[in-house]
Amino acid sequence: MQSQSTSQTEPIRAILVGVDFGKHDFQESLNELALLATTAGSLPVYTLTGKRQRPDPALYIGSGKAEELRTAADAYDAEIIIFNHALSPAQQRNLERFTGRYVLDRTGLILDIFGQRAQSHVGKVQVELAQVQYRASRLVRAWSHLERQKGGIGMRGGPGERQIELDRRMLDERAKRLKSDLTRLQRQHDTQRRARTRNEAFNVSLVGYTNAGKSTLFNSLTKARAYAADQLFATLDTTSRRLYLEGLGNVVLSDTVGFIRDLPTQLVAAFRATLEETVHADLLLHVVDGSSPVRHEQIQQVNRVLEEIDALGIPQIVVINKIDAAPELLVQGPHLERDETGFPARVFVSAREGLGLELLRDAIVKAATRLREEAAAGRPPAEPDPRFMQQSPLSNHAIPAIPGED
Ligand SMILES: Nc1nc2c(ncn2[C@@H]2O[C@H](COP(=O)(O)OP(=O)(O)OP(=O)(O)O)[C@@H](O)[C@H]2O)c(=O)[nH]1
Ligand SMILES: [Mg+2]
Repeated sequence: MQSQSTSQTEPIRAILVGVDFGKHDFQESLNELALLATTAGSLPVYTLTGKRQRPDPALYIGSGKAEELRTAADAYDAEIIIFNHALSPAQQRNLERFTGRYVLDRTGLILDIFGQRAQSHVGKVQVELAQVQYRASRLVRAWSHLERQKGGIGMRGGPGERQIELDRRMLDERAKRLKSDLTRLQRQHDTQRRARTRNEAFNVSLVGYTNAGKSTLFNSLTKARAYAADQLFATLDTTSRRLYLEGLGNVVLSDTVGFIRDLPTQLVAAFRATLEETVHADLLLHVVDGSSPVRHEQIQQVNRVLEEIDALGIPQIVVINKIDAAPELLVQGPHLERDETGFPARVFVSAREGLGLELLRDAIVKAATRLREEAAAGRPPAEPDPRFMQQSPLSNHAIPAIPGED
């Protein structure tokens, strides 16, 4: 009895595959894949890596490596193979045939996690739409590939075609339905937001790479209990709370979904509604994991998504978090850096240890006061702020480099 229940809850054994195309963040991205895989509920038992100039069109990793992959899957008794890349539908199918295992790519994995995490109605609809679109694109493309391969002979009208056609039609119908649901939800949401705007609350949104500590910071600032965990995408829905700040009054603070490199386009599209919550903020707190060796890349990835959703023009305070876990930052202790105009640019804190939170509150008050004065003086709506695009406040000299970095 007992052994049976254990085996039922045993996580799926997974082999991870990463191809090194010479990018400098190869290892970090692979570590991230392991965390994603664990978050999704699998157990990575082996990681297969290799170097290539470019993906092999048929098997992505080439036939020699695919052979190695099959052997490893047998040796480690793995049920699933997870690629740290986007596979074409044909590559995915070829690999599944070759290894006799279920093959998932990075997009599929992230979609799976989002599917498990979605809580709110709108969140669920958004995820399902992304999933349906992902699956539909696979079916269609898989089919056109088959058709090309076989010249259509023996396939036309066959059960395979009919099934695919049915599946595709069903998925299309479902997608249409979900889109109209989303439009309706979006309208309700807009109405609620307009009501909120009339209250003229100052809106502050926490944004940042997944696992940077946004929810932890949200909790420490508001004394709330948002779910924070050492998982990727612990938060999928936006949570808002009122926060009273001495010298300013009430602001609305929102915790949001985290970003990740190569965020699947289906998800950016489907999550537009949630992500756009940030567009309507007056101020962004861009939370950064200061203990991560790839924090600069993460900052850029986040800014890239912000650009995609037209939120790059919103003033940001960069919050370098987890200074307790980065010895070279801990030495300096919590502190605040201003830009040349005196606007609070960066605050170094530890959300978990409660270091620098007073400085951060103060920075929000200063920023909000300045922005209100500027608004009252009739400053035109902000253009994308070049400071957040690439270098200056994010440049390496400003944050002491971790040895071995860059
Ligand atoms: N050492 C250290 N760990 C922290 C700090 N802040 C957060 N963490 C840890 O980092 C992990 C992620 O924290 P979350 O607050 O869930 O991060 P998030 O940005 O909300 O993540 P997602 O919702 O997944 O995007 C948790 O294990 C936290 O305990 C900090 O200041 N120092
Ligand atoms: Mg969170």
